[in-house]
Amino acid sequence: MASTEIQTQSDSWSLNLASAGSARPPPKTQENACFTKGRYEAVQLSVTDYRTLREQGFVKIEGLIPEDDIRDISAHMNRVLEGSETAPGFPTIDLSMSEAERVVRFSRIHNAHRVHAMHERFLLHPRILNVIEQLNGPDVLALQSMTFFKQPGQPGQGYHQDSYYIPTLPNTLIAAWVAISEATEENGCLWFRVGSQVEPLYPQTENEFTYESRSLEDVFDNNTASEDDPKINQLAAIADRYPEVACPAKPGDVIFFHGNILHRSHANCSKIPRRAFAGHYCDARSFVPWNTNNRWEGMEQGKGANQYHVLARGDSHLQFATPSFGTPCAALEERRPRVVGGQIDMPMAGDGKMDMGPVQVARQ
Ligand SMILES: O=C(O)CCC(=O)C(=O)O
Repeated sequence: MASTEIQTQSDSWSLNLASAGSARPPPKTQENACFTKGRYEAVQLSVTDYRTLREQGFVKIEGLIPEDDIRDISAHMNRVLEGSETAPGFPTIDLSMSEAERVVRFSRIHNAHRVHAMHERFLLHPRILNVIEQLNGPDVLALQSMTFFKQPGQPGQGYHQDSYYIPTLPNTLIAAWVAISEATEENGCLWFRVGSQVEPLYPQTENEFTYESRSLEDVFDNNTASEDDPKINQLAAIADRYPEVACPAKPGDVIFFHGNILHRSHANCSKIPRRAFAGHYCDARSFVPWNTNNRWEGMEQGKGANQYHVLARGDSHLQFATPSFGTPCAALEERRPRVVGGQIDMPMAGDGKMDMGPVQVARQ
């Protein structure tokens, strides 16, 4: 396994696929039941991986998903295209359609983890969750799944920030993008503006849930996110502050990226499909006013929608859902209360006693 770092080479930026696989130390934590009972070994990330996500806005972990799993989801996608497998909400296939007609009906499927076990299995994949625990904290809420068919000729997606679509308060959104087939520049891999995750969210008009950035004077209402044409997409001018890199990936590689990073993908200009699975997650302690674009009870009263999202790892003081198909995850495990309230003494100057009296604020 290897992670991706960006290196500056004079004026240009390039990807350095440093192979860190054999250098990785054995995992420190093997506690999770999914690893000890199952066939997946835990993955140990390094401080460099953690920093790479924060500095670049994304980090690629090569070979994270085993070949067998990639083969399974790929075979499932073939069956869906043939019309021999379907689920509620999947595009309907009329078997009298030509293969070409069927193929164009499928570009991506949203949130199929709620209706199909394969998509739930990928959203709650132990390897992905293990990495997210290390990058984003131990309490993981699984929010969204997207399965991309991206057939030859199908379009990409213009500049956008994923947190624009999925608000989490505080904003702890992180994406895991799994290459199911090889993703290249020709067939429409992801492109990132390196470092742009430091940008605030440019919110949609009327979107009250993005108030964290609304107070900044030059944050504008953004109603052109994902628009392919950079002349129309208002985020293109922001994106131009940062260098852009392509992030090609091999089947089984997973790209983890920050919810605010500006990224896009281009059309598939090759003759082969570019398949991928994307999962979105947040810290399970964040308030989530989002339910896959569906309304929910209490929405008008300002209630969150955490109860619709599966607790994948750890715990939460907020509500959560259990998985529809029984994929092992924290929501199905007995709660193991974490010890709270432990205090670490802060070293003090002088005699070590802190004056806890009222604070005097000098007025000028
Ligand atoms: O896979 C793609 O082409 C676009 C995916 C993307 O931008 C996303 O998952 O946020």
